[in-house]
Amino acid sequence: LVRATEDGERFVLTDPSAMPRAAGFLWNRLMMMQVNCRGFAVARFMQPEPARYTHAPNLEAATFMQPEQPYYAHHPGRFCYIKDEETGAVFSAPHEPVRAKPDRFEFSVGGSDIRWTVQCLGVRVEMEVALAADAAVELWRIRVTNLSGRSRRLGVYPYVPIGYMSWMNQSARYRLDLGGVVASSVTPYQKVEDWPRQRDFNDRTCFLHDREPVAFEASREAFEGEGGLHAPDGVRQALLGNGDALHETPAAVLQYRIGLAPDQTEEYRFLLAPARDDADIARLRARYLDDAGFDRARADYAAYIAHGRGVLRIETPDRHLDRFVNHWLPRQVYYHGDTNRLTTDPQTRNYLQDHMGMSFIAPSTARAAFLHALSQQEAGGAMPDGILLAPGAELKYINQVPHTDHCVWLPVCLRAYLDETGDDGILDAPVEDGAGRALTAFERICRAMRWLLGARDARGLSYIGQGDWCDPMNMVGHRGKGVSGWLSVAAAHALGLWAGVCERHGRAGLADEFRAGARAINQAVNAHLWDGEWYARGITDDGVAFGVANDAEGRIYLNPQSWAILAGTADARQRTLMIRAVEAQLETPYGAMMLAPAYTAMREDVGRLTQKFPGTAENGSVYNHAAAFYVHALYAVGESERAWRLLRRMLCGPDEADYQQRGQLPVFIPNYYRGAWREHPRTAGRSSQLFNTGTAAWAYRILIEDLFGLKGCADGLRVAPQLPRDWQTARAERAFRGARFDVHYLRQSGVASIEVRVDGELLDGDCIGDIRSGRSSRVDVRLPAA
Ligand code: CEZ
Repeated sequence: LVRATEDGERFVLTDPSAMPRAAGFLWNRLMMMQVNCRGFAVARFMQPEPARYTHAPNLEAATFMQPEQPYYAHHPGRFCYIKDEETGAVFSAPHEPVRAKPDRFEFSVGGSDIRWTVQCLGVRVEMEVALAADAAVELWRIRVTNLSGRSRRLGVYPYVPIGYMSWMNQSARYRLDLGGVVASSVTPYQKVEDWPRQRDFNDRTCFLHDREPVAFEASREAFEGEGGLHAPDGVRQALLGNGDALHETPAAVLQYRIGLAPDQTEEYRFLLAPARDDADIARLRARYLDDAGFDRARADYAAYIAHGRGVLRIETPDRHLDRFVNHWLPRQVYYHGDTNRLTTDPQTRNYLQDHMGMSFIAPSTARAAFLHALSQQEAGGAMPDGILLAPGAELKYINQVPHTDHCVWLPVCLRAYLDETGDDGILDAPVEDGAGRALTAFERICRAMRWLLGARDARGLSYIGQGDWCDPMNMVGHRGKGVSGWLSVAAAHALGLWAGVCERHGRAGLADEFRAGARAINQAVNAHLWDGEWYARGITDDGVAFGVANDAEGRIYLNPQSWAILAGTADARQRTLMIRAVEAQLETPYGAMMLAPAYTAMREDVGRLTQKFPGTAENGSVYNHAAAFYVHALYAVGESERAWRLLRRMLCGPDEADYQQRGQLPVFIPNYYRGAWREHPRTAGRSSQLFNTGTAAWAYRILIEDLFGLKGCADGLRVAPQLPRDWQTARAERAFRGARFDVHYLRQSGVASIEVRVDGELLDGDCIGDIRSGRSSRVDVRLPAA
């Protein structure tokens, strides 16, 4: 069903129906596109807010990227109908809209392009899409080959539903001068003050060809006629109607009529893009559609994606893991860090964690992002809910709801950056805020830590406001009293981490202050939130502890346990109990659920999360971001086998049954897999297909620092692997501060504790010092036999 190419650079799905939502994604800084095996596509570009250039057939809401995106016949997509001119038989590639059973099917996702091969009626159609590196442009290639051994006469009809563009003004027509279908619209608005903002919008969508068609159609209804999308009138009749769309739903359909000798191939190139005006469209054509331009753009895009290679190449007994870690995981980390998920106001916690990941891919980008975030710190030390990235950007959606956890992520993420880069200079960088006040980054984070210490109740627990890491936990503390158990332990952990940085920065007094704060929080948490076998998730405005053994639903939450381990809140006995409780109540074959049992009804003292469908998103899915925290915590206390087991479950496949259940290709980690494993086994494990997730950064960090144990520290590179017990050997190539380490791991009987040799010489301790940029070293790591 799914196979990897030898090098792991592509994954190929060979059936369009077994995992119908399986998709790949491409992006550049200006756009992203997720396209599935059947040809449905979701694409957005920045102008500067995310906008669409292919639309649903009806009025769409503007929203953030959604998990479990629904698809339906008229969903935006990129298709090509093929008609046998002799028999009238029709199929379409990739699979929609006709859904004819193919004789052969391949959906092949690569790092910088996505391809399909579809064989039907003795004809092979190959479709391929890539993006431009630095413009919102889709570059398509379609090849049609006659495999039937006899001469054929075929109709070829590329079809892009442009969809409902606007209730004010939408139209489309074929433009011979520009070489394609151009749809025009006016982004709807009502306020006068919006007009100047959108005067320069790219309100056109153009579908340009390199070869002139015999006919075309620009109106979706005229194309579809009475036959519907499965057998559109436009394709059934001899020639398309050469029609336009006059405030009718636009579509771009072109018709080619070809005769193919046996084995003969015809090739076409197309460009699909949002555009501003005729001149803009003419420029796109000139730049991309000729042979040289098209090939150059493809090469530039491949080069852009290759910047996201990351710092780790592995060879382990688990080939599937190798492929994912070597090709796909750093790519996903890079996507987040280079695009900020294509928003102009990323949630502060997301922004910081995405750049924690970017510390391993492009550290200078991460550095700039940390400083940029700090420049938006509020006067009292709090961090805002979102970080504004573009002039005129506004806080939207969830960022209009006050959350109290944002300060926590500063030390957590900066610590990873400092360890990776050794760039302690960032601490002294001056950061001016909106009011023109300049403080160093170090001073700002100290303020953030004091803010966390201050935002606590009389018991010493952290107020939750209308949410913490968990966005929709909006009613625990909206009246101003409720506290978060997770945030309390997370604050303790953040304070502890920051105390370490203070020490490293020669500020022992501050280190003591923050350590004392962390201790006080830990004591408060143990006094008020320990529930006998695990920690409660919080205490509501009415003083009710929840996430406790007495709760029939939402009895145990994962996050407070994970971070209590990280913060050292829990002693060894508590840890054992918690880990056992998590295993019994939260672990599933697809990873660890975020809470259980999932809520089935609104709890007004917890909030909106309890209204989500049981087992989806924050209501008890395998929320991989939360699962990653737990894995990281397990490694922190040497629970390596358990950590490995749960880490590995984040990755789909390679068993066929697992692929079918999750429905996703192993080219990214999704934000969640369905949970409610006991209640809804039919859907448990199903992927959300959403590749926006803090999981990517954490999983990459965990692999580098915890599993392979190649973590930076003030003095150099610390070698402290926690490899799975059944790996006898492994190899890792680690790029670190400009140096390269070729690390060979070997389990050997007679070895009592980890031994590290650098270029043959036994290391005293576990830290490789004197890192020199440009130097390569061989590192041999001997591990005790299992
Ligand atoms: O958004 C994520 C946030 O981007 O949810 C996480 C949170 O930590 C991330 O910062 C956990 O709540 O508002 C909602 O109900 C949404 O479900 C969001 O919580 C969620 C979406 O998956 C965004 O893609």
